[in-house]
Amino acid sequence: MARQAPRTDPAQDSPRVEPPQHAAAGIPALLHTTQMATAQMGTARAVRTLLQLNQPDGFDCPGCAWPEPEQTHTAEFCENGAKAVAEEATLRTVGPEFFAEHPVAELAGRSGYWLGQQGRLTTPMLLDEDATHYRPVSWEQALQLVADELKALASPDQAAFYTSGRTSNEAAFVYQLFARRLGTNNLPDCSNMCHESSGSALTETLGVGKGSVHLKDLYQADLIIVAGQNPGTNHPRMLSALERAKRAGATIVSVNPLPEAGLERFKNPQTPKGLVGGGTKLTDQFLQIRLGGDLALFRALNLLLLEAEEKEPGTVLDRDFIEEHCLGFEEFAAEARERTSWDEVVAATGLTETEIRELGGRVLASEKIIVCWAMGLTQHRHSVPTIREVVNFLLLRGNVGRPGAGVCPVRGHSNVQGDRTMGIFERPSDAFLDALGKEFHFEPPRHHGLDVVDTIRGMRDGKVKVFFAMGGNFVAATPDTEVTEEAIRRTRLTVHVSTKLNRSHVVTGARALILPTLGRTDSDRQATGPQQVTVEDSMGMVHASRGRLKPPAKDLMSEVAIVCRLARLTLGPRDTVPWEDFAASYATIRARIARVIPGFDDYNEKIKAPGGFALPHAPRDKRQFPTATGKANFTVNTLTAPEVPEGRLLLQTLRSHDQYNTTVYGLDDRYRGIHDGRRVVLLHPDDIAAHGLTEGQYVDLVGEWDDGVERRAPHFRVVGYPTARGCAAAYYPETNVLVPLDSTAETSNTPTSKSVVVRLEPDSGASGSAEG
Ligand SMILES: Nc1nc2c(c(=O)[nH]1)N[C@H]1C(S)=C(S)[C@@H](COP(=O)(O)OP(=O)(O)OC[C@H]3O[C@@H](n4cnc5c(=O)[nH]c(N)nc54)[C@H](O)[C@@H]3O)O[C@H]1N2
Ligand SMILES: Nc1nc2c(c(=O)[nH]1)N[C@H]1C(S)=C(S)[C@@H](COP(=O)(O)OP(=O)(O)OC[C@H]3O[C@@H](n4cnc5c(=O)[nH]c(N)nc54)[C@H](O)[C@@H]3O)O[C@H]1N2
Ligand SMILES: [Mo]
Repeated sequence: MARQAPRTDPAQDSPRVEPPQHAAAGIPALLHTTQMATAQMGTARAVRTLLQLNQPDGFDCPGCAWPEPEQTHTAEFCENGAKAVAEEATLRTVGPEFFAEHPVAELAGRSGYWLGQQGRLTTPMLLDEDATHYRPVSWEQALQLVADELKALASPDQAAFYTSGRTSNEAAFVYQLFARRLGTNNLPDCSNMCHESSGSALTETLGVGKGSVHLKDLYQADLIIVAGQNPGTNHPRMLSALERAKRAGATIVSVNPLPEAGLERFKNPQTPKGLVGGGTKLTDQFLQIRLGGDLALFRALNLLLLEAEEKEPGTVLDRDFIEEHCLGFEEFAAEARERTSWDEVVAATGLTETEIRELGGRVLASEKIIVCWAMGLTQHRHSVPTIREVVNFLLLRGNVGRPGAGVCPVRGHSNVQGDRTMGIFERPSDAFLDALGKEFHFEPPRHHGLDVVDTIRGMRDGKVKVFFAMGGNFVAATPDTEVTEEAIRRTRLTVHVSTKLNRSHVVTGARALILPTLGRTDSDRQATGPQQVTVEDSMGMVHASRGRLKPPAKDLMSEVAIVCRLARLTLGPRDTVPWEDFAASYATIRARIARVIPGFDDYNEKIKAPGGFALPHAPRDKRQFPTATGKANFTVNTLTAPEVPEGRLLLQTLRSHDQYNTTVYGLDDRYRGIHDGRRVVLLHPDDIAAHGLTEGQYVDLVGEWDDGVERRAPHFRVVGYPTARGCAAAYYPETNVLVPLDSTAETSNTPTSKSVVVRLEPDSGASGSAEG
């Protein structure tokens, strides 16, 4: 059996390649920002908008979840934040005329880049069964149609309600409440593909599935390890924090198969030195690890710590902390001592023992340690054990729950963490459901719902018939593109609440609706006046966000309003939830959140403070660990790493500098030296030679996995790149066709997007339709 990815626009197929860069930001970043912003918005709107970004009275940057520093510069924005804003605040629009002109079949042949560039959605659009074009419908008709479909289901579990992480706390809360009033916990979200492995590992070991540090901890740390993360592109404001940490004396170690420019050197565009000088060198030690080698690395570090303690008892481990707060130390220590072979570690990591011992020395010299990570750690089969081993590493020296130390999973979407706090989760705790049920006088469903992968399986098997998405681009973001698209096509109805056009609008169920909505930058006026929303950043700070721009169309509804109207139509006039009040005033939603979710007391008051408020975090605040055992748990993790058969490579699917997940802003990946195209595969020059290839040649990436299905992504230009040996890299979503639906992380069920076994074959020359 063979599956093949659709091709991109031929115009995007001829990338230009230059040597990679060694520093991030600086003047080119400012120039790039200005160009993109003015192209989308015009000069006046661009300046006005960017000045409100991340200001106390402005809107929260829709870019990433990195927190705002307490003292905001006049222009606390970064290149990629500005691009995210420009993408949303664009003056271009797609209205009914556009859909009349372009049949869905034609749009399905366009690249994701092209679709996104068309502009903001303005009107509810319906694709009737067997119709060739979307046609405009009224809000009333659109929402009634969804309500009728939902009411006609044999069981509420035949519907799934997806969330992408830009949705505000208020919208997320009413959305999950609606799903649960209906009777289902089918609330898959982008987190299932993102930091689910972090959540699983941290909940089990520390009792809270979130990071345990604040920004000020970074400034106090002695050692910051950044593993599996590319902040220069994906969290650019983190570079200012690392620069400040560095100035305060921190050592920074980066663990990555790629030498990412942003971690090497940072030219802070906010300082004169950053603009004209050489910038700040950030990384003190770069460990060029093989994909999936991190469990072995942290295991080896743990062994080194245990050995050092044996040599000089009482000087290395934090015995008091371990005794008072932890469980499972002996079992963990036995596993580490008895089952860590250096040969295995070296093979798994691709590092030398000397390099690892050098890092071990830095660890011993550091009182306060923080480990930051992102997708490089979370999207492997053994991601949960890897992150548990990171926790073991930190627990050994008491690096949790004191200043300057802790775990720092760096979240992606700007409110993905808040959405989870609000109950967007297919496996909610009983405590949460109890509180929700009590507040709104109903019995919430207790059986677990479907996550992303299981939702796809459910649609494929005909069990899920209505797919509703609050934002995101489900078909492009999820694995096994062909399987997913086929699964979506089997549903009765797909509904997307969206700001911009994307592939999920053109690969649809029997009927499809596009419901255009307000974005973060738009002013949101409801019956009681202008509304603000709230979001939670990666460090558990909650703050308000208020858009000021004139929305792109007159009758756009907010996400909150859409959910509340739909809920009323579906659940009837006598429902126990005051949906109209919620839609009229978001403060009334916050008042209820305050009564249901711990940490939100006086919610409406607390968000008046500039910068907002911090949610409680027991391990950080009190060294209390609300795990199943009531203690911080050491864990025993079997040392393992991805197996790559002879003649094959391990492929990671990652982001370019000019994209936001499936939204492609442009065709350059400036820091890596790739221009005017995205179909590249980065390979170590020795691997190029070993595979009998030449640089510049075009190849197909052919995925190999246990199920024997051959998955093919055609036509990628071979680029020689300083990646780790045996480890290839190519951009997502073009490569999602290669990620098998059933290849997921243990426990978290996250697709293994960072370890795909591939072989390379000469370009098949196949052509097809588009994604890219
Ligand atoms: N501009 C921009 N900002 C974004 C996004 C975006 O697309 N564009 N996406 C947002 C979202 S949702 C998220 S989740 C984050 C993602 O932020 P990142 O996790 O930084 O995103 P990726 O591009 O997937 O990069 C993964 C990094 O991990 C490295 N890596 C891969 N595999 C391994 C491994 O096995 N071990 C180690 N040690 N390193 C590895 C890669 O070389 C790369 O540097 O960014 C958020 N911010
Ligand atoms: N192979 C591979 N696959 C991956 C990953 C990977 O590294 N490799 N990363 C995974 C990760 S970490 C994530 S988080 C997912 C991302 O998955 P998603 O969150 O589903 O994808 P996005 O591309 O962020 O969604 C973009 C769309 O959201 C809509 N949108 C933007 N802003 C708003 C808003 O304010 N409201 C509403 N209603 N809609 C809005 C727009 O229509 C836009 O087209 O992808 C995952 N997939
Ligand atoms: Mo993400």
